[in-house]
Amino acid sequence: MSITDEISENLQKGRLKAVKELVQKAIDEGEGPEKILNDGLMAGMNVIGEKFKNNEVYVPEVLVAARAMNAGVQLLKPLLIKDGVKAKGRVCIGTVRGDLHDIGKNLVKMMMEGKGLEVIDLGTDVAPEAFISTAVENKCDIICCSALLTTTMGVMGEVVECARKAGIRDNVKIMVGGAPITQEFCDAIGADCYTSDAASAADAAVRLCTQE
Ligand code: B1M
Repeated sequence: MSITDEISENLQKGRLKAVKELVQKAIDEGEGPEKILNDGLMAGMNVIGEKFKNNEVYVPEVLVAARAMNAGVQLLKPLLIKDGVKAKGRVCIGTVRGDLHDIGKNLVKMMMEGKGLEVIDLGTDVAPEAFISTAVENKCDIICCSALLTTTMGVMGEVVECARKAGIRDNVKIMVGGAPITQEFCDAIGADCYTSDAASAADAAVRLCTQE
C-alpha cells in the first residue's frame, strides 16, 4: 500500500496521531505536498463523504475524520505557502450563513495566502451583510464564498444582491465555490468566478486582483 493510501485509510478511521505521523513521513520521504493532500487526505475524506451519504457512517465519525484531516493539513501548510511573497491583493472569505463546513474554505484560504494574497477569514455561518461590511471596511478586491450544502448555496445569491444594494458591485469581484456549486449556478446568481478546487481558486483570485 502506498503512503498516500495509508494516510487515506487512517483518515477514514479518524486516527489523528497516525495521520500526522504518516503525513510527516511522506514529507520526509520527499512526497509532494499537493500529492499528499489530494491522494491522501482528500481521497480519504471523499470516501467518508460517500459513506456518510449512504448512512454507513454518522456525524461523530465524520467529525473525527475532519479533525485528522485538519491535523494533516497543518503539517502541509508551510510547504503550500511560500514565504515572503508580496501581497497581490486583499480578499475576504467565509462559509455562507447556515453552513458550518470549513475544511475546503480553509484550503482555499491557505492556497490564496500561498499566492501572496492577503486573506481576511470570516469563518463559517457568515451573513451576506458581514461579507459586504468587511469588504467595504477593508477595501477588499474579492469576496470569496464557500458553501457545501444545497440548502445554503442560495445565500451566495444574497451576497451578490447585497453588494449591488450597497453600491459596491462594480468595485468588488465575487468568487464562489464548494461541492454543490457549478459554473451554471455562478452565472445564474451573477457572481464573477467559479472554480472547483482550492488551487484554481487561488490562481483565479490572483488573475482577478492583477487585471484592471
Ligand atoms: Co457535512 N455534508 N453535513 N459535515 N459533510 C456534506 C457536505 C454532504 C455532501 C455529505 C453527504 O451527504 N454525502 C452533505 C450535503 C448534502 C447536500 O446538501 N447536498 C452534508 C450534510 C447533509 C451535513 C449535515 C446537514 C448533516 C446533519 O447534521 N444531518 C450537517 C450540516 C451542518 C451545517 O453546516 N449546518 C453536516 C455536518 C458536517 C460535519 C460538522 C460533521 C463535518 C464538517 C466539519 C468541518 O468542516 N469542520 C461534515 C463533513 C466533513 C462533510 C463531508 C464528509 C466532507 C466535506 C469536506 O470537508 N470535504 C461532506 C461530503 C463530501 O464533500 N464528500 C459533507 C473536503 C474538502 C477539502 O472539500 O469542502 O468540497 P470541499 O472543498 C473543496 C472544493 O469544494 C473547493 O475547494 C476545496 C478543495 O480543493 N471549494 C472552493 C470549497 N470552497 C470553495 C470556495 C471557492 C472555490 C473553491 O471560491 C471562493
